[in-house]
Amino acid sequence: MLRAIYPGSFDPVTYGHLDIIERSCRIVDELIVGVLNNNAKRPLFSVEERAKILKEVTKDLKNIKVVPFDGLLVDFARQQEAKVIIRGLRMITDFEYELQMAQTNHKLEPGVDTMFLTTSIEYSYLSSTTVKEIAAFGGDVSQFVPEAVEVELKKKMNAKRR
Ligand code: COD
Repeated sequence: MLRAIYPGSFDPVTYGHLDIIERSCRIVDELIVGVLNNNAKRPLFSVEERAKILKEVTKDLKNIKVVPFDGLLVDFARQQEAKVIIRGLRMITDFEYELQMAQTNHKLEPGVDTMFLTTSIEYSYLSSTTVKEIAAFGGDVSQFVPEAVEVELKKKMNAKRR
C-alpha cells in the first residue's frame, strides 16, 4: 500500500494544487494533504480554515485525508507512515528550492523520497500569492480557485477592510 503526503501552506488552495491532488490520488493508494501550521509565511487563513476549505473542495475524492501538521515534514511523514512526499513543480524557479528541500528531507529521513509532478500547462503561472493579491484589490479570482475558496476570500478581505 502506497501512502503519500502532499504538504503545503495552501493559503488558499488553488486549481493548481487541486490538479496535483487529483493526479496524485490516481497514482497512490492514500494521499494525506499536510497543511503546515507553524508557517513563516504568515498566512492569511488560519490552519483550521485552510484545512476546512481543503476538505470541502476535495470531498469527492475517496482516498484522501487532510491533516494539519506542526514541525518538521519528515517527522510528520514518519508519524503518518508515509514513504513518499509529493511536490508540484511549476517553473525552473521552483526547482532550486524544491531540490534543496527534497535532498535535506532525504538526509533527515532516508526512508522517505520526494516525487515531483509537473504542473499542468494551464496552471503553470498560478500561485496562492497572486490569487490573494487579486482578491485584495477586488478582482475576479473565479478562474483560479473553486467557488468555496472565492467565498472565503471575499469574507476575509471584507473583514480586513472593516
Ligand atoms: N501547479 C502545480 N503545483 C503547484 C501550483 C501550481 N499552480 N501551485 C503550487 N503548487 C505546488 C507547490 O510547488 C508545492 O509543491 C505545493 O503545491 C504546495 O505549495 P504551497 O505554496 O502551498 O506550499 P509551500 O511550498 O509553502 O510548502 C512548504 C512546506 C510546508 C512543505 C515546507 O515549508 C515544510 O516542509 N515545512 C515544515 C518544516 C520542515 O520540515 N522544514 C525543512 C524542509 S527542508
